[in-house]
Amino acid sequence: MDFSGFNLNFLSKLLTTGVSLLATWNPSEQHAKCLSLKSSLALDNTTILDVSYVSAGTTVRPYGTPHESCMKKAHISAPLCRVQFSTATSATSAVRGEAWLPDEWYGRFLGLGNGGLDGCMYYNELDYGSALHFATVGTNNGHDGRVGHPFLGNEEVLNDFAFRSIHIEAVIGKQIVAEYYGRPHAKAYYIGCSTGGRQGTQTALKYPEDFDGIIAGAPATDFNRLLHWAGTLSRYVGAPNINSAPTFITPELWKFVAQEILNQCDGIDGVVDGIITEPDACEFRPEELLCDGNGNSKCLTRLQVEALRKIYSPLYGNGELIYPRFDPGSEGISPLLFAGKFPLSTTDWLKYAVLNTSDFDFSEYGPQHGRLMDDINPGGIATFDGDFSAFRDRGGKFLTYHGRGDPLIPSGNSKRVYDLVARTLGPASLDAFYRLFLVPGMGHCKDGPGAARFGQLGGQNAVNASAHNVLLALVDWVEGGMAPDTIIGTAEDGATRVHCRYPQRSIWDGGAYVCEE
Ligand SMILES: *[C@@H]1O[C@H](CO)[C@@H](O)[C@H](O)[C@H]1NC(C)=O
Ligand SMILES: *[C@@H]1O[C@H](CO)[C@@H](O)[C@H](O)[C@H]1NC(C)=O
Ligand SMILES: *[C@@H]1O[C@H](CO)[C@@H](O)[C@H](O)[C@H]1NC(C)=O
Ligand SMILES: [Ca+2]
Repeated sequence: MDFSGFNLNFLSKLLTTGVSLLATWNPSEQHAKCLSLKSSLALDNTTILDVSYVSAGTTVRPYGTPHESCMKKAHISAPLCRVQFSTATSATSAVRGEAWLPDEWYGRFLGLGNGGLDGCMYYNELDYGSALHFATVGTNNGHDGRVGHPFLGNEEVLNDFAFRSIHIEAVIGKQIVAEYYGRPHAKAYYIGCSTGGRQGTQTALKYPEDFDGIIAGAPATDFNRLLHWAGTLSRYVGAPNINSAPTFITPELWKFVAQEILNQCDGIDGVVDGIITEPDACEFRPEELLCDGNGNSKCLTRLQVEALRKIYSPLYGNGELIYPRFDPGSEGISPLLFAGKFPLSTTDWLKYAVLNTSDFDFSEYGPQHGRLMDDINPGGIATFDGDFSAFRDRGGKFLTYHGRGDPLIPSGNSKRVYDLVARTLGPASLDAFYRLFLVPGMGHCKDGPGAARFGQLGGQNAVNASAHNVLLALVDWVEGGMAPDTIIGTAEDGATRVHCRYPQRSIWDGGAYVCEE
């Protein structure tokens, strides 16, 4: 990534102090100041593991082994001071983090989230933030690696994962920033997707003072039920015993299903382009694919059709909605839930955080396990609460987005959370502080046939202006009071599309997509 030409026009004007600071610091002074942090930083419960001054264009080693850090390389675009630390959160748990402090700092703090059940420091995100002149901090979420085994028998590690690591990131990170630059940050931001979206949501609810602006992408909210939904969908097609499952649908057949869904629903939005703008308007009829006895191999049995009907219906239990349905149009992007394995997140969460065992036979999995996850709700991880009043009242801005072709977390859940917040806080519009952008044709956090690049994580290669970049848009909102009405995304082929904020709809007016009430 090269952001050297980035011209944060409006933004840099707002924070000219950041620029004058530069002028008074020469590189050798900065270098020396950086290295002195090793001994000058005295932070509660915190050990400074390493401090180094790194020049632009270099590649450095992630902390620990590749398995622990989840990434093999750490690329550095902007010259910066790299601080590695570890903060004890209890007698049996710790959060390890890194602060990347760019030479050219505009006074902003940026916290990063995690993904899945990890445990991973995302060095490409530290690079993204620091190249945009944010003092950027990420953590390992309280444990290393991608699996849930560290939760077994350690409630404090669970607490770090469920709600604490982002708070530590904010509290400790801000102190490191203030010590290095000699003054506190002006505004604090957060960006994350998936589990990172849930962490951002949890932080707004539980620690509303930590951030002035939060970007929560495809949030894994109502977490226990989400994992139950994912496990249940994989069971519909036979996981974990697909060899004996008459309902299993091969990857080859999924392509055929995906095409049939497009045949039925692509044109509803007025344009046949491989993108279903509003999946909720698609009433997919899988029976069209039933074998007719004419020896056609590209067809489905009655049991497979039955499985599809369940997959594309909301999940109910005891008459209550448990989770919205799988978005039609997502299956072409990545049919992970249907590959035959029971999903890893559900597997590890149920075993290590809920049942407290390393041994469980997932052919026994059923609705009772969903209820158990929900009842125990380890660490209060659910994150399904509409009371954002404390965050709103302290002036916080919340920007959330969700791909309409997300095969791992249904976009309907973000609508559901929006409606919950609206109901909880009263009938007035949420527009003043909470905006949800729905992104047609985008998969999980990124990718897909849609205009899926708009400066979010995984879609960093966006045009360098607030209208095209959610992070810069959030800065304009927090610092300039200019709320984003739309976000313009860019597709792989360079085409752009305006993404609308819920409850507005994206409508084809014959020449372009526009947003309408
Ligand atoms: C960013 O935008 C400015 C104009 O606003 C332009 O001069 C610069 O080259 C752009 N940088 C990149 C990396 O696209
Ligand atoms: C340090 O850790 C202890 C418990 O391990 C906690 O009670 C205390 O609040 C922590 N200090 C800070 C500043 O977080
Ligand atoms: C597993 O351990 C946690 C934490 O001690 C506890 O809350 C939970 O109830 C246990 N699960 C079961 C099924 O007993
Ligand atoms: Ca279409």
